[in-house]
Amino acid sequence: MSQIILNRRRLLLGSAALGSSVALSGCNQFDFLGQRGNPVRQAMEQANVLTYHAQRALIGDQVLAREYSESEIRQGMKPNGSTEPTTAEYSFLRMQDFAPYRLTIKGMVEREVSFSLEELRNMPARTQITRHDCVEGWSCIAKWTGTPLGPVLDAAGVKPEARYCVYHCFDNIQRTLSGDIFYYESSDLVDAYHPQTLLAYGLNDQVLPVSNGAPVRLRIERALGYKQPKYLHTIELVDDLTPFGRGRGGYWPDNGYDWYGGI
Ligand SMILES: Nc1nc2c(c(=O)[nH]1)N[C@H]1C(S)=C(S)[C@@H](COP(=O)(O)O)O[C@H]1N2
Ligand SMILES: [Mo]
Repeated sequence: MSQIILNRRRLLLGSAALGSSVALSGCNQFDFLGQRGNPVRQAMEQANVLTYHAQRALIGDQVLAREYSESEIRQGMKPNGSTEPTTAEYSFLRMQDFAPYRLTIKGMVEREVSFSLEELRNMPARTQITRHDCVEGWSCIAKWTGTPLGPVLDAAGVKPEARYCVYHCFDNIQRTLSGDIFYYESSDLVDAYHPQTLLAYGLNDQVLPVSNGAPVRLRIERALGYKQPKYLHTIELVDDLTPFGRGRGGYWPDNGYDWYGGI
C-alpha cells in the first residue's frame, strides 16, 4: 500500500508541475501526450489507474468532503479558465437570462430528459461550503447551492451498462485550425451519485455568475478544480471515454492531467 501512496504523491507533484507550465505557455508543448502509445502517456495512464483504485480503497465511496462555516469564506470565488464564453449559442442564452436553457441527460438512459433552470431550482436543493483546490496552486472556500445530481440521473433512468457521465460544456476553451475544442469532463457513477455532487446554480447566496459557470456548473467536491465543469449543457451516460476529445475523459486529462483528479 505504501508503494501505491508514494506513486500517487509523485503523480500529484508531476501534475502540479505540468499545471503551472501549461498556464504559462499554453498547451502546445504537451501535444505529444495525445499520441496513443507514447511512453510518457502510458506511464501516466498506469499511474492514473493506481491513483483511482488506491483512493477508492483508502477513502471509500461515500465519504463526504469537509464542509466549512460561513466565517471561513474569506473572499469571492476566484474565476479561472473560461470566464466569459462567446459562442453564439451561449451568448443567445445569456442575453435572455438563460430562460431558454435546458440541461439534457442522454446516452445510456431509459429516456432522454431535459430540465429548464426553473425546473432544476424547484428540485430538492442542497447548500454546502467547501474548498475548491486548483492545480495551479490556489484554493477558495465558497458556498454552493444546487440540486444533487443523483436524483436527476434517476429521472432519466441510468442503464446498468453505463459506467461514466460525460459532462459537455458551452465554452470553446481552445481554438485550433481544425475547429473549436469545447471543455468537457467526466466522472464515474460513484462520484456522480455522491451526496455532495451538485448541479450548482447558486454561489455565495447569489445567482451563479457567468464568470463561475452560469447558469449551471457541476461540483464534485472530492476532486480538483478542473473536475468542476462550468457552463454545463449535457450529461451523457457512456461505458467508454475514448470516443471523446483525445480519449482521456476531459479537456485537461487530454492535456496530461490525471483523469480522476481526487483530493
Ligand atoms: N467549462 C469549463 N469548466 C471549467 C474550466 C473551464 O475553463 N471551462 N476550468 C476549470 C478549472 S481549471 C477550475 S480551477 C475551475 C474554476 O472555477 P471557477 O471559475 O468557479 O473558480 O473550473 C474548472 N471548470
Ligand atoms: Mo484549475
